[in-house]
Amino acid sequence: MVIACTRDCYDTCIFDETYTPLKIFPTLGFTCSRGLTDLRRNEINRVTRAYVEGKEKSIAEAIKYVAERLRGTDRRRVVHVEYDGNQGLLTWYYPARLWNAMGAVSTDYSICSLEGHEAIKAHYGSSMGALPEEMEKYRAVVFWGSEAVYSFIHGWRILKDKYKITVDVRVSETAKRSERAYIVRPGSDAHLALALMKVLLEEGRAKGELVDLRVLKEKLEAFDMSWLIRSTGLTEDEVRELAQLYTYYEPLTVIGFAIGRTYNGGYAAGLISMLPALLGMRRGFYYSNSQGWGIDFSYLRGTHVAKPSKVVGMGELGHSVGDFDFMFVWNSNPVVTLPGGDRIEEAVSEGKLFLVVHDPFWTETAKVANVVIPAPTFLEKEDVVYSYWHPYLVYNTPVRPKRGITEVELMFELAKELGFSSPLLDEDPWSALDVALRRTGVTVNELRRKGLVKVVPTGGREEVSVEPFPTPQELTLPQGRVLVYSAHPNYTNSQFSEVYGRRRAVVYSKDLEGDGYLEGPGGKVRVKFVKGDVGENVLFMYKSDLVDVGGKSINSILVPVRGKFGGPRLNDVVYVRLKG
Ligand SMILES: Nc1nc2c(c(=O)[nH]1)N[C@H]1C(S)=C(S)[C@@H](COP(=O)(O)OP(=O)(O)OC[C@H]3O[C@@H](n4cnc5c(=O)[nH]c(N)nc54)[C@H](O)[C@@H]3O)O[C@H]1N2
Ligand SMILES: Nc1nc2c(c(=O)[nH]1)N[C@H]1C(S)=C(S)[C@@H](COP(=O)(O)OP(=O)(O)OC[C@H]3O[C@@H](n4cnc5c(=O)[nH]c(N)nc54)[C@H](O)[C@@H]3O)O[C@H]1N2
Ligand code: SF4
Ligand SMILES: [Mo]
Repeated sequence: MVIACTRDCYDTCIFDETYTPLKIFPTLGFTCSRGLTDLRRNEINRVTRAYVEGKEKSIAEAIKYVAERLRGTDRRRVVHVEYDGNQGLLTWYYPARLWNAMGAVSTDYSICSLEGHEAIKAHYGSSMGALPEEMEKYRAVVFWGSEAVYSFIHGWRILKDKYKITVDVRVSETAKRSERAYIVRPGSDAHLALALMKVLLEEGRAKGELVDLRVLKEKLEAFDMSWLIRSTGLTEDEVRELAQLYTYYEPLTVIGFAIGRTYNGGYAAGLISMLPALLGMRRGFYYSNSQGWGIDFSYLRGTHVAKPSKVVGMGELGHSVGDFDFMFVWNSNPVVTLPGGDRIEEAVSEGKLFLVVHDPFWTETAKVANVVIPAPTFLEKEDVVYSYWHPYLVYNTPVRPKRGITEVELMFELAKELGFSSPLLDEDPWSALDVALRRTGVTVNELRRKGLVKVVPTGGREEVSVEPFPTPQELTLPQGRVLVYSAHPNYTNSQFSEVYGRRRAVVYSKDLEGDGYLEGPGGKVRVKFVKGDVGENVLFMYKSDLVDVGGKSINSILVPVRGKFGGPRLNDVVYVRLKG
């Protein structure tokens, strides 16, 4: 009997029935501060009853109230918002069936990593990168836009004794612990990758086994080397040195999700992923392996038969909240974590939007909802869990008594109350899981019996396509200070404030100190500036701190631009002002 931590995290730690981490590769029997506090946190700040307009009700009454409201609402003005609060297949994916069958509006699930996935997939046929056991074999590693010391603790443990190189916009903890760190201008990663390609070709060190060098050379001719180097903020010697380190060590390249969320994000992720291929290395990068196991996520969500009436970008949801009358949220905290999330709160308080939240904890979004329904945590329900790093599928067996109603139960109860039927809802969830897992070669029964099963990755091509390739005109550089974010060791995104408190809007910069404001196209927030070891034109904050001193979401100031591959640009230019 085992259980995996289902949080949005590279590591997906697996525990035994006493909640002791298993001593297996690659999670190695240790866990993070959050894993250590989970059993205690499970008793704090929980939503234990249903609430309707602030009044305690039974879950059945709350469902009735939600169904009544839903019945009179145009489905094209109904949106469901869910993300990776719990990576379980039944918790995150399957419940979307109801909304898709109804023809409601869905988001595009783009907030975290879509931009990079799409770009890398275009080059390789799959965004699947190195497996943990492959990572172990490298002599060196490049952490490119990755604060792995905090965000990827088991990856860091496996790689920490290698020769480590970091490319970042600030002296991150990972940079501090690396043998070599290159601090670049925000958003210039595509420029750096192109400059490295030019050096590798020029010096005859690029190999043509996987990449068509003739095509690549032609494409690269459009780029002026001194412009590329100048854009990065590095010296020519530094760029040549990094190229040399690449050829000498043939390192693994870990591409952090932050790369996809900045200027030229998709191009940058794609071009960086090509560097190892240029040295003849197969799958010499790691971004996210979620697409590599063959899990049929579309089948789980039912989009193979029922498409949402519309798809709204996660970056745009807050700003298009006026398009909706009804919002159903689970597994995410959009008021804090989505750009313009404050507009959701505003629309609810003005009576323009009816908000339903299904969450185990009293989040900022739950606190302002019309209806709150208690959800069991991952410690309290059965599910099948995958990792976006290691190849284990896990059958989660609960270690704590269930509180609230599961996502699947809620979906069925709501459908029943509505009198809504669809062939999608006639299929038993566990049977649907079996179909969704068919390409992995694993069945639910086998998982139930064994607890965990290792799967073999699928997909991808041998040769690496040079396209999609940018033109110099397509690469844009930010003008001004760019606000960048990173993982805090004690929090997962907005979670864990019940244990560690809500840290409020501390912004690190090279030169500012004291109380002040950040201003973006969406508005203004109050923050505290602290001096830190960050690059020129960089403002840095932990993404656990996305609430300002007055309680307003930092995301209220962002109006994201869509990247080339559809993902939102979160790392953007903001203006600063000190108080007084
Ligand atoms: N400005 C800015 N914004 C950002 C980012 C940034 O760097 N800067 N980062 C972005 C990134 S990378 C991401 S991934 C997103 C994350 O955005 P969110 O997904 O909103 O992040 P979390 O704070 O982890 O919220 C997850 C929620 O799921 C709930 N949850 C956990 N388990 C369960 C469960 O079993 N059932 C249900 N029903 N709910 C559950 C938790 O209690 C929590 O409320 O934020 C994005 N927003
Ligand atoms: N402890 C902990 N672990 C987590 C999470 C958490 O909240 N806490 N969140 C999880 C989630 S949802 C995600 S998405 C991942 C995120 O984990 P990572 O992919 O590691 O990404 P971040 O930590 O967001 O940022 C990585 C680094 O990118 C740098 N950076 C920002 N902009 C640029 C740029 O333009 N160029 C370069 N080269 N570097 C840049 C930042 O300074 C930061 O040091 O971590 C997951 N793991
Ligand atoms: S948050 Fe990540 S490192 Fe921590 S217990 Fe969960 S999977 Fe492991
Ligand atoms: Mo993320």
